[in-house]
Amino acid sequence: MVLISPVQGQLKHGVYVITLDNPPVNAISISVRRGLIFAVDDFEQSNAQVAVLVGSNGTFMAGADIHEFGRTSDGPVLLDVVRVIENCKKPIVAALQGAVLGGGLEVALACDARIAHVDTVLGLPEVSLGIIPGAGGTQLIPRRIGIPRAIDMICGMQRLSAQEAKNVGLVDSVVCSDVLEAATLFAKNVEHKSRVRDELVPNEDPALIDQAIKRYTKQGGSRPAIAKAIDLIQLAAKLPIEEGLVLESAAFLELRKSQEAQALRHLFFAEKTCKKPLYTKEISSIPINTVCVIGAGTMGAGIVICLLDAEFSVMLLEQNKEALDSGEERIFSHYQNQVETGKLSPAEASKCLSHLLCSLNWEELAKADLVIEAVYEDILVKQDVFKKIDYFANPNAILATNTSYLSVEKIALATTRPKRVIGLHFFSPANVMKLLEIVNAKQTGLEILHAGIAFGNRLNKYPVVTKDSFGFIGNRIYNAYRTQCEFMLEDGAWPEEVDAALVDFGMAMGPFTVADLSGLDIAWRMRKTQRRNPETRYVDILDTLCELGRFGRKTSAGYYDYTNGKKQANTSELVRQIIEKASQRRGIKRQTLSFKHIQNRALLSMVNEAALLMREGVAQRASDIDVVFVHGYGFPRWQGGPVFWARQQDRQQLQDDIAGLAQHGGNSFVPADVSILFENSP
Ligand code: T1G
Repeated sequence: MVLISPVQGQLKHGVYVITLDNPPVNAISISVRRGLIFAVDDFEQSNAQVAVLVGSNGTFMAGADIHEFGRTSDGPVLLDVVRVIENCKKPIVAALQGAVLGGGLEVALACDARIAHVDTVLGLPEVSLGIIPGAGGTQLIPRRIGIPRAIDMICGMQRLSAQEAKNVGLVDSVVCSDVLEAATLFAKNVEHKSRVRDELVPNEDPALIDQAIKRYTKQGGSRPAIAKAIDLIQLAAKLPIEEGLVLESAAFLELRKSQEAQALRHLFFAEKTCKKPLYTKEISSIPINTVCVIGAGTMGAGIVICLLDAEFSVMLLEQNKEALDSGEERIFSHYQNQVETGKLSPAEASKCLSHLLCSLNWEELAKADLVIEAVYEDILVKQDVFKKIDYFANPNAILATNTSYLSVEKIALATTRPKRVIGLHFFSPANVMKLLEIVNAKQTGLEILHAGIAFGNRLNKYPVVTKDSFGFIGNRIYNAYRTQCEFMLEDGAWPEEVDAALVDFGMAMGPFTVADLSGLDIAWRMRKTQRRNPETRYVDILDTLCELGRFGRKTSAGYYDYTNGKKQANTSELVRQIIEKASQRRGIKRQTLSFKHIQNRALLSMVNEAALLMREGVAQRASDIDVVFVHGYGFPRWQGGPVFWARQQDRQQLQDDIAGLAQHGGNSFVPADVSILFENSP
């Protein structure tokens, strides 16, 4: 028996069993690689004729240890492990269960056969980390499943079930029983080696290959890792395996050190971290099974859908029948569409809907463990509704508001139980957007905050905790970004130029297209309620547009004009005159702003606001801000987020550039000390 922790090799019933035990997900760290090579060597020396490779903790291997990517190590790389297994003179059978991802699947493919438990998930998610499979995946997978499927699996990050993997020939058998026993039994009948690397890539209809490539290469080019993966997968059919592996390793190492891969690694861990409460104190969790949503508008209906998808019992309450009926209609047509598009079976859809009760009877509220208010964004309206909720809800219920701007504290004080009030800020469409801002108001009890975070995780969202301050994290930073972009209109840019520059940076949409989509009147109404500091530079272009009834897409005119719902590429003469007049009023000689200039000022404004709110303790972690922007505001994943972007800049230059923003922002501009964003950075 050998034990090179975390790998153990021992003879069991005549079969050499290699067990990997590296909790929580058997990531293939350096010690695992060393241990595997040692165990295979020991097996080769042993009398056993066949071996089984299995993972403990109910999982096989979740791939290379991502923590190691930023570090150099002199030990064996994963391809060395794959080669040792392939070159072992005696067969090795992989016993698969749980996650078989990335390097874990490459190791499994190096084995001579694969027995999978029915709960196994197989995939090569490397491009989600801005890299490609680096231990043979781009050369072995096409040999086994062909080029089009290999492109779908690697570029589409498809995760296959055990049965799907069996159907495409990736695993030899699927079992419901103990997979180690099944694999040991199977292994006893394996007489010789059969290596995937010795197989040839099956001939495929070139049209199918083209179609697969087109699925992942769009106008304007796809991400570097995708483009590289497609090249290497196709080369598998042309080159001897060793030449293909050399090219793959070189590309893998190149991509791994890229800023894009670093950004995606940063986000991988930031998304894991934001799900964890900062406090360490053990808090008993409050059970939430029945949730009542007040308000059947767009947000209310979206929240109901994501609750039903998460199998909560849901009540939808409204003040009047008409509003209730339209909310119910919105929810039912969503599930109908899910069935029509094959995303859900009719049975699955009716199961979700069977947990829904739509009612006008506030007495029903007493059954709810959690009440989420999603009514009109007005403080007086919300306080009224909370008084009513407080009256009808059972004493142990948690009361939540979906406000996106208003003070949760002020809303809580309308009740007799402010300690049980929390903000749950969903993003539209609530059943799609993965972000949930958890607003921790002054009185909110710790057990309520804990319940909010647990609730967010149950909805499979990123529950980012924020202090109860104006605009929370997302809207506050977005406000600063949009304000800076409005400054640039007066300084010389047209809305389409600012939008194009930020889309070029990778934003899903430019700020003025977003403004038109969400409705200029909402921001206009909000501005009118805010006391303006005369020292603050204020751009009134939006106000002028609204005074002309140009509220955006919904009125077919805002910053842009819309014909049959289609946005005109360039702004109209009328809008340009409004913008030019705004420049004249401010005595600004308009000048052309380059894409770089626009991108820089927009990002600096985000970074500055991020540092300000970190100093005020509004966000708990700087990395949470990146999760907010990537999952709530269309910030490009491969840019990592505003904080990650800031950390790539020279700190002193960044601080100087932030100070430079003052010339645009007027006397009230507050330059932040950005050093806080670099704390705890890797
Ligand atoms: N490396 C290091 N840590 C990992 C890890 C990994 N590959 N996968 C998960 N963790 C940590 C995670 O940060 C968390 O830590 C804990 O494990 C539990 O994870 C050469 C180069 C496996 C489906 O991309 O998809 O192989 O927060 O909370 O919901 O070609 O984790 O507790 O401290 O997500 O049950 C490819 C990524 C690597 C798989 C489990 N592999 N992981 O989900 O738990 S690249 C991946 C996952 C590669 C080769 C290339 C999921 C999971 P902590 P969790 P979960």
